[in-house]
Parts: sequence; structure tokens; C-alpha cells
Amino acid sequence: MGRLVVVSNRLADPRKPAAGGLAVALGEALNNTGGLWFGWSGHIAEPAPEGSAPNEAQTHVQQAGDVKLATIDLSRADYDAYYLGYANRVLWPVFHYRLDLADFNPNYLSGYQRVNRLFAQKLMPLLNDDDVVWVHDYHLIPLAAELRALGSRHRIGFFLHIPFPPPLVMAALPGHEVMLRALFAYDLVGLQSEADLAHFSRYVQNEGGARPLGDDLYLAFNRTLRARAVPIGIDVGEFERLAQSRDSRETFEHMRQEYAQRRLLLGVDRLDYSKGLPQRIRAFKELLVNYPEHRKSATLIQIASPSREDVDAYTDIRRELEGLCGEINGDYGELDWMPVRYIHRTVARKRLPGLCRVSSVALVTPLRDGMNLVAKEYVAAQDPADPGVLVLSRFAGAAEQLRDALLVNPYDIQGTAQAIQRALQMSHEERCNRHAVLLDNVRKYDVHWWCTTFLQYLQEVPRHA
Ligand code: GDG
Repeated sequence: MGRLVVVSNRLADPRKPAAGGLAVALGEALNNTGGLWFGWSGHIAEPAPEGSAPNEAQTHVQQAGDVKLATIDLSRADYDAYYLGYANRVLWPVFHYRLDLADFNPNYLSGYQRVNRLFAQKLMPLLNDDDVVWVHDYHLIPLAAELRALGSRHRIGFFLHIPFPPPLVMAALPGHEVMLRALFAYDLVGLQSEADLAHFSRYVQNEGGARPLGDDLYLAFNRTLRARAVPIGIDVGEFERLAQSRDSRETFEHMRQEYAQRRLLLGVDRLDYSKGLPQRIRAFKELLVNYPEHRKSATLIQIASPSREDVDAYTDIRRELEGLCGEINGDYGELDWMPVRYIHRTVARKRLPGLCRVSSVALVTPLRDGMNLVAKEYVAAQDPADPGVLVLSRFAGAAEQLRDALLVNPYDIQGTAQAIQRALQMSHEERCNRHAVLLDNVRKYDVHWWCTTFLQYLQEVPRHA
């Protein structure tokens, strides 16, 4: 394989442990080929002084071991339209089936296209002829088309980390034809699940007249494209090492003593409307109403790390969640017991495995999620001799793989409450049996498998003339 070039909106320094599994796996793949990682620096460029020509975006290059990190700054207007606007106010809600939350401001699409063109213009001079390019996520769908317009003949793959919606939801996106055509500039599109792949396949055929050529290949706009489901995993080894760390063991011991008389339930999510947090709190309340034996005992720790706070829909979900938690604590709390401990902060990563291990049940109940790595982290953190139970939304991509979790429909509050009750009462034997199957899957399809498999598929795609 030629040199690997990864492109994503943000990049992480793969040498830093806080970077997380994805950065570590990509960092490894980049290291193997002495690769390049390109993206936005996270900085907004200062505006040019009045009367002078606009600032030309500079590419900052930094060496991180064998890997080159190349970044550009964005202007305030580009950041607002591309990132806050089209990516987070249009594509994120639509791809999570929330047309009601989308803000179809036409300026957003033009800003999105402008930034993708800028990325292509800055990246193209850095590319060698035999480089293999791997583009990540919904921020950068048009990037391959922009690179092709500049003459790129590279192998280019795209991985979508979020769900691909049903064709008619996608078709409701003004300008979706631009996306459709742009997708065919890639050689390979990777999706999180078979359900996403089925949507994608129907979408390109129904809306783009694509002809299926067999073996996951589609022909349209004079190009062939392969689409495959390549579910992302976690770095199990890294998470297990983290679980053995002093911080993680301290968290475990501290929480175990503090909650010795209680049963802990855990939720860890970005505070995002796709994660089903209000429904989860209602289901927990339903549990306390229908199964009063859990009062003064069951305690839900909900970590909701702050996310995209400059987008209105996120302010609304935060308010709703705070209201619900306050209500349940007010109605059911006792002097010595609070049903919900809601934490609107980011918890240090090194504490997560301990927190997972001490919790009898994890509630991973998104309304829609590309994959959901928390589900896999919870499984990896358990003691196989005395594991907790994963309650998992059937609408998370992870549900296709983790069939031995207790699968729930998060919109069904009663049904979810019953599943939580079942989890709390599950026999030791059943817990162990289910966990063993889940752990096998999480280990087998880890982030290294994901990375290698995607790149192998990309190598194998037949090139068009
Ligand atoms: C997108 C897709 C897909 C969460 N809170 C804290 C914290 N986290 C960590 C978790 C996990 C990660 O963040 C979240 O990953 P998810 O997969 O749950 O979700 P998204 O951020 O929405 O990611 C998703 C993913 O991309 C990968 O393809 O699975 O479907 O939406 O690792 O542990 N970490 C720390 N403190 C927190 O408070 N340290």
C-alpha cells in the first residue's frame, strides 16, 4: 500500500493517551506508512485588517513521530456556515432522522462546499501520486469530488461515523443531489451497520439511478463505487490497561464503598438529542414507580458531557434533562438517597473503566446512533466473573453486533423500564453467559480490525479507467 493520508474535521495527536481508540488506531495505520493526517486546526483565523486583502489560509505542518499532522485555520464565516451550520444544524439532525430539528439555511450549504474546496486545495499539493486517502465523516462528504476536480486519481475512501438515513429522509435534504454525486467521487464508502448499508444502497439506486454491478459495486455518474458495512470497534487492550490503572481502580473502590447498599446504573453520553436521555430518565422513573423495591436503592449516574453548546437544539435538550432529573429527585429522593446523579461535565477518561465496572447496569439507549462506543467500553470494563448487564437500544449500530445485550426500543418507556428490571434481577449465570458472548464480539471486531478491514477493502476496489 502507498502512504496513508487521513482527512478528518479535527485531528488528535496519536501519541497522546487521551486521544482515544480511534486516534490510536489511525495513528498506528499512519505510522506503518509514514502517513499524513490533515484537518482543521480548531482555530479561527484572525480577520485581515480592514482595507487589506483577505488572509490566505496557511497550512501548519507538525511532525508527530513518523506521522505528519497538517492543519489549516478557518475564518469565522467559514466555521459558522460549514461546522456550526451545515454539519451540525443540517447533516447531523437529518442523518439521525430528525428533519424537525434541521435548519435548512441556504448559506450553510455554500459555506460547507467552500470549506471542502479549501481543504482540497490545501491538501492536493501535499499528496504523492500513490497515496491512499481515507476521509472521515459527514463534515467532508464533498472532499473527494473537490480533489477529483483538481486532478486527483488517488484511491479515496470515505467512512461515515453516523447513521445513513432511509432514502426518503435523505431526499428531504435540500441539495442532496450534490451529496449523491459527490459520494460517487469515492472508490469506497464504509458505513457502520448493515441497516445503513441497505439505506445507502436503496438511496443511490432510487435517487441516483445507480446500477448495482454485484459484489457491493454501484455504477452512476460514470464512476463505480463500492459500499460496505465496516462497524467500528474500540481499542480493547487500551481500555483494559486503563481499567488496571490506579485512577480507575481508585474510582472503582471509592464508588463501591460509597454505594455498598445500592445498585448503580450508568449512562455516559455526550449531551446530544440523538442519545435518548430524556426517554432514559423517564424509563428510570417508571422503574421506581412500577418496582418500588428499587426505591432507596437503584441509583442512576448519568454523565452528560457538554457538546455543541452554541447550537440551540442542544440548549433545549439540556434544559429538558435538568428539569426531568430535578423532578425525579424531588419526587422520589430521600434524605439519604438521590435517584439520579446527573453530571453535566466531562469525566476524565481514566475514571471511565472503574465507573463502568462498579455499575450493575449500563443504559445505552440512543434514539439513533451510528455505532455507540460506550456500549463496547462497558462490556470491555466488566469483571468476567461478575459482569454487569448492558441495556442497549436496538437503534444503535452496536445492536447489530451485540445481540446478547438486553435490546430495547427507547421510545417504549414501559418496555425499557421492564428491561432495566430484568437486568437488575438477572441471575449470575445468565449475566456471565451473555457477557462472554458480548466480550468475544467486542474483542474480535475491535478498532484495529476496523482499520485494517477498511483499508483492505479500499485496496481491493477495482479502479475505473
Ligand atoms: C460518533 C457517532 C460512533 C463520553 N462522555 C465522556 C467520554 N465519552 C467518550 C465515550 C466514548 C466516546 O466519548 C463517545 O463515543 P460514541 O460512540 O458513544 O458517540 P459519538 O461521540 O456520538 O461518536 C457514534 C462514533 O462516532 C465512532 O464512530 O460510535 O455513533 O455518533 O469513547 O467513552 N469520555 C470522557 N469523559 C466523558 O465525560 N473522558
